[in-house]
Amino acid sequence: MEQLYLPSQPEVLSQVLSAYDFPATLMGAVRYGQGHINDTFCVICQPQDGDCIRFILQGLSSAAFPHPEELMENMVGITSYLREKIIAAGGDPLRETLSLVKTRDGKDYYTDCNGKVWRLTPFIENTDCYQKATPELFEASARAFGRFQYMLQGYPAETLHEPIARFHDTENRFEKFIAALEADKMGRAAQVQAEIQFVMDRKADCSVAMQALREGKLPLRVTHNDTKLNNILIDRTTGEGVCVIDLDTTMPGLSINDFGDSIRFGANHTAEDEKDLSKVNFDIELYEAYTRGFLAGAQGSLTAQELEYLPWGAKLMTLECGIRFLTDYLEGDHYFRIHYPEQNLDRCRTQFKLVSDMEQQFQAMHDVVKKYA
Ligand code: ADP
Ligand code: GN1
Ligand code: MG
Repeated sequence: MEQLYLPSQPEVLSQVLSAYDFPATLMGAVRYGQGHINDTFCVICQPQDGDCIRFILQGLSSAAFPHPEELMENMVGITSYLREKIIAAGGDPLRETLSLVKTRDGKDYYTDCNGKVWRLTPFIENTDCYQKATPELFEASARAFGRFQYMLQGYPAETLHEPIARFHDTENRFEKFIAALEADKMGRAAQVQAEIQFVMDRKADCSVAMQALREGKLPLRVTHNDTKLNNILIDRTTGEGVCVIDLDTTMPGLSINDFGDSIRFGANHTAEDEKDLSKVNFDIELYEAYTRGFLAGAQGSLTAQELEYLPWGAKLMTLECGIRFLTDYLEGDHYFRIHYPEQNLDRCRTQFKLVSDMEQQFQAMHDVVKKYA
């Protein structure tokens, strides 16, 4: 191991890296990406001749994932299943789905001395990961997320663990918010009265998707559940969404939530933590581009009722995410990684601004779905 550059946690990282056999000289590991949950590093190896070989090393967040071994079992199952489908379709399984590098002792992940679970995947080269996109790239990401759901239609859903219980149960997210508010552990509630009221006014909305599920209007499918634009790798050559990543929350869920979470993050022109709310606007043209791509990727697999509820998916994922950011702010920011003190509050505010915009354009959102259904 030469010139090993370890920016933080040097002892633990060395321990983790030494659990793997790398194909060339290990040069170092640097923090990578903009995920809010896992500890992600890019590992660089240098062969004697030729370009460096990169890997993505991730330490799973124990705050988010209480049973990482179950999550990894899901990941092995899903990626193996996708690999077969991709091969059958004549695709390249090493680019079109994630794959796990085994540890020296043949395991799919490594558990460090603190009990934290780490995994290594080959870096998928010649791709880009975007925080904001043009309509064309957004539509390409939509095709890939729609196709992801389509490809997993036949997956035995009953074999999947639920890595985070009631992940998109918006009713339960509301209840957790109320509990955080009542505890007001950090004494922050007084300064966020407007945001609290915003949630209170939408208590009934929080039941819409869950009620539709209970009534049998919406089916449970194997869904990704975290369909942010930065959870997809776009091929630099073709501009297509080549690989869906961040499979940690793939489990039985609602198709409208996969649609909705992408809209929440991507159908506007600002960052999730933009402070100037006058710049945060829901963009119906981006929404239209995504709708077109998602329905093309899903290849007719969505029912008439799912199509009808798609705009609700967008509004509810945005509202729910805002509620989650606010809850984490009230509880002292223990879930979402923050880079400055009020970041979760800023994130919450952008989500609520987008919810208000969507409420004003709800009919237009329905009309767009009808146009492409
Ligand atoms: P988090 O759960 O924290 O969001 P992700 O699994 O989304 O973690 O990874 C964080 C970032 O790392 C991604 O947004 C992407 O930029 C990058 N990334 C993850 N896996 C790969 C990979 N196999 N190849 C290239 N980039 C990757
Ligand atoms: C988290 O892991 P990441 O950064 O892709 C979160 C999502 C939120 C998102 C908000 C496991 O996604 O649910 O919608 O932040 N993931 C988890 O940006 O909680
Ligand atoms: Mg991610």
